[in-house]
Amino acid sequence: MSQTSPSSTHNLRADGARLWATIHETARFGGTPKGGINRLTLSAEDGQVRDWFREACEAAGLTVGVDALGTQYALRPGQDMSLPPVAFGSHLDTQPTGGKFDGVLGVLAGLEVMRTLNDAGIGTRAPLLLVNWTNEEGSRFAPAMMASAAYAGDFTTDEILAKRDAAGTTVAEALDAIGYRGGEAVGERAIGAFVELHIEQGPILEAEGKTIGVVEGGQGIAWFDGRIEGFESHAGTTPMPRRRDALLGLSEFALAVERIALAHGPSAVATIGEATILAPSRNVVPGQVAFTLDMRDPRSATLDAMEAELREAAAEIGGRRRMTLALSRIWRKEPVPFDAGVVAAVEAAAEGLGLSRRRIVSGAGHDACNLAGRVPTAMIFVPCKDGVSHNESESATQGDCAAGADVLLQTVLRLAG
Ligand code: HGY
Ligand code: MN
Ligand code: MN
Ligand code: MN
Repeated sequence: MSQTSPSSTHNLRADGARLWATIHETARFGGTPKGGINRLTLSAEDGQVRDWFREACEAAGLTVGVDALGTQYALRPGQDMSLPPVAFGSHLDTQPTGGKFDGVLGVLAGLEVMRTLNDAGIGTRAPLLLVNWTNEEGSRFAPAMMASAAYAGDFTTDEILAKRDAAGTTVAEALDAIGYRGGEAVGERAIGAFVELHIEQGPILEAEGKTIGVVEGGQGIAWFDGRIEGFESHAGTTPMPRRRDALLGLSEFALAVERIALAHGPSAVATIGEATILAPSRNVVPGQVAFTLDMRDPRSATLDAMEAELREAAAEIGGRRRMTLALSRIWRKEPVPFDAGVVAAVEAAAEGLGLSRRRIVSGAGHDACNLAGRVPTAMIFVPCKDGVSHNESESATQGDCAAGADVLLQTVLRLAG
């Protein structure tokens, strides 16, 4: 295998058609009739795509390891194995109404980078490491990005293994059910730098006609579990003024959430993504409601201010409607800046490829946002249609995916030497 040299690799390009075919080949695991993907973390479908990923990596000559939280690491040796690997990747789990590109593009473009280097017979000084992080989405087990958070030391492995989904299944049980509770200790694997390619999941690149987002960091995120205790009563005999209807309490609180986010706009966003009437019945006034709240902004102080205002609103609504609205914060991820050196490598790669680009901050959370706390990290964005994601209609173009893979390839070559 020849040594990398800028001239020998400057014109190296990924095989965009092969990447496109791979994206569509794996979309069958959890594929939905509407053309999306429903592949919740550690589901049977996730197990199938993990098996596919391991076989594809091994066919590319990579050595695949699995850690105690199921994260898959595919290693390509370098000339100097004493150097920590340059890592890249993302996640293969999806939302229930997921699309073909969220997370998947970053993992499969990473596989395409390995395949392209193999085809060209090019070696790198540092080893390369392709990573599929477990449970980036956080839909089945909270919080999101949990395996990369454990790798970064934000949670212990045991804390994560004990997390339960709505059915009461633990992460440990779910890993065992698909045979992906690996032997490696989480966080033990050295990583010298990390680069994640991802669709933007927002409208900016498409609106400005830019192909590449040079991502400078990720915004802050706060997750809450909410609980409203009103009072069940007869739907036919309880006069309206005497009701303590928990669903109406939530309805008012939801409008307060929207008002507070708008007041801190344009960057602040807040979402009640789950809501459940407990012991539901069509002829009982709802007495108990459980819900979730996701709140984000690039500024930590704004997250603090929004939380205080939300708690005030909850107390005011609860007092007036004679019910309790309890908010417990279960996760807070501070806004994170990416490494200036790796960001510059991404920018230089995009420039060298003659691709239109702009600096951007990520509205979505990513595994890179956790890695950034431990290793030099940056991200590459490509546009997605109408900025839509976490929706089965999510789509991107073959050309943009190929351009993203080329930026990833050239960035990795710059970092790995
Ligand atoms: O929630 C997020 O931002 C990520 O897509 N899981
Ligand atoms: Mn993602
Ligand atoms: Mn996502
Ligand atoms: Mn991600």
